[in-house]
Amino acid sequence: AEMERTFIAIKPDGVQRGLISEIISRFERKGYKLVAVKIVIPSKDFAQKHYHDLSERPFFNGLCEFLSSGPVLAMVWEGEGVIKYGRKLIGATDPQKSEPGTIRGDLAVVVGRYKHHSTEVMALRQRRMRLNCGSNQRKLVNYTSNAEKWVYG
Ligand code: DAT
Repeated sequence: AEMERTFIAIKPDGVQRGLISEIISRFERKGYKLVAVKIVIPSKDFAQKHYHDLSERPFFNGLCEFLSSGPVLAMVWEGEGVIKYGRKLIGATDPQKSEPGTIRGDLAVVVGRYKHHSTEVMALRQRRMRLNCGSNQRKLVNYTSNAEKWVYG
């Protein structure tokens, strides 16, 4: 199987709302494998680097404030097609447009209202993985999941 890895983060609102297990379980039940996880409060500087591709957008500052405002659960998931399918599990960026059955469709109402409490649930960007994990490849854990032979045949 062609194994891919993708970076997934649960932002402060998701952590504070107690959605860690709910979100992890959707990836886990699908058959993907968790190969790295940590909880961090990112610095503003880190947030700006993480989202540098959005630096021209009007919401950039609020987004970075928000990401660095509290605990973030950073993960790397591994599996066949996980980059593209992980996005499907998460749903469209705007929860008003994400389908029921997706994480954002089921668990979020509005895209970032960054001035106060945001209800943005999570973000995924494969191109951001390098910043978060690229220099840390050795921190990824290699193991054979018991479920693999049932998931992949
Ligand atoms: P995603 O989080 O689905 O990967 P993205 O990388 O394009 O989407 O955007 C990162 C975050 O920026 C997203 O989670 C919420 C915020 N954002 C994106 N578009 C926005 C918009 N039009 N208004 C407000 N916030 C927005």
